[in-house]
Amino acid sequence: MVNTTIKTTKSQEIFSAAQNLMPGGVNSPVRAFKSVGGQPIVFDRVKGAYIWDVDGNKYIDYVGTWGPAICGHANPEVITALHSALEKGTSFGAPCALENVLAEMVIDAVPSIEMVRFVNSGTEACMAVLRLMRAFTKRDKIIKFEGCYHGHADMFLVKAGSGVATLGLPDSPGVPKSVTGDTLTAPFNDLEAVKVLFEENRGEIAGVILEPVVGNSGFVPPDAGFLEGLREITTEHGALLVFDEVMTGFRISYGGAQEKFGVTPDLTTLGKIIGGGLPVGAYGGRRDIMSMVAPAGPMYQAGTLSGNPLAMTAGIKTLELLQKPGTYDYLEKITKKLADGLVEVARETGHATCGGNISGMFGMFFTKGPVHNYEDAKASDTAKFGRFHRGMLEHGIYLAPSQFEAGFTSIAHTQEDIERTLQAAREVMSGL
Ligand code: KE4
Repeated sequence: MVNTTIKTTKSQEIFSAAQNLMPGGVNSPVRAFKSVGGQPIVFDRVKGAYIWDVDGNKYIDYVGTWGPAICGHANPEVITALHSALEKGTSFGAPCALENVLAEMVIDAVPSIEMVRFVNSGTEACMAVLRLMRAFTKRDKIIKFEGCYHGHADMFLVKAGSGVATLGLPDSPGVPKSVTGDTLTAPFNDLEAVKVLFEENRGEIAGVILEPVVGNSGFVPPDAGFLEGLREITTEHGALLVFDEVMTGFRISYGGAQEKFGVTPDLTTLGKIIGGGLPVGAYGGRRDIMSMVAPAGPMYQAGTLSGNPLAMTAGIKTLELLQKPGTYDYLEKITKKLADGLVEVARETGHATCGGNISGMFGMFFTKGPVHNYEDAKASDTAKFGRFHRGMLEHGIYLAPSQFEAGFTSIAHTQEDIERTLQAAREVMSGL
């Protein structure tokens, strides 16, 4: 089914052609709208809080290229900085001072990070941090949580969230059991299940990796005491605690979830915002652990474009903008109004709904809730979410095209944008 009320002729033409060129017509599965129906719109340009598609339709954007656009798309200060960086070249494949600048900003901001390595995506960061966990502890097993997504590396494709959940894939063909055999899973927010895994695998677990606030099962915050409990359990068993803050880093506070909740992991992964829209990922943490990474130590990891001056420039300027006083208070204010408003409008129009936000990250489910984990999220009315998504698109509001994703605002979103979004939601939900 294609979007009916808005003209999407060009989008349809381009997307149809794309399907003969690239699997599913996309370069990342969640973009294909598989779980919400309808055809994706093809973007032409973005600016601030807005998107324009190739047919000229304008939308208020709550995906923000999956988190990086926290300062608004094509932020003029970021663009200007990139223009001057471009004059000096795009990639050196050698040390450059800009890497020091961004490294110092990340180290200053993120409590757990004493030393950092830049890579080119969140997937790379998570792959590397897993190898480092195993190298440091000399143990092979890891614990991840159902519905959490840590990129598409083999060892994480076990009950993963995001696009894997969106497409309802049991896991993925091509991933040998020999690789996932050491990946143990537990329900998010279930400390007892984690304790049992540690008891059953005494001395064999390298560590626990999680999204401290889950964005890849939809928006699922940690229950009180959950993060603190994981810190205790891992320390007790000589295992490492790893926060995958690819999504939450610099999003829910300048120091991420670990600053917000006051729980310091041993290692952290980052991505998205630290690249300001260009490809950057990072992993970092305790100096004694990071010193194992080649060439300082024996654990190998490398990358041609890692730390390239163009991506470093976009990241540096983005973090500078986020340091402005009041940034996160503003994100909290407008996003709380949005998230609470969506739940209120849904309930007023007769739909069981729950949801919420932490700073500029939000989500909602069509279920009474509360949603504590992936099972709860899967039990929500995902078909209704699909109809809601399409209706909002036709009203000029671009939400993440999956129930198993979070939403994102930016400092470019205005009160008027939020009010317009809530008005659209009221109209759509009245007809759901
Ligand atoms: P990338 O390899 O996509 O840069 O990062 C992987 C990753 C790792 N960890 C977390 C917590 C993540 O959210 C992600 C990627 N997020 C998804 C959206 N939920 C990226 C969007 C996509 O897959 O197209």
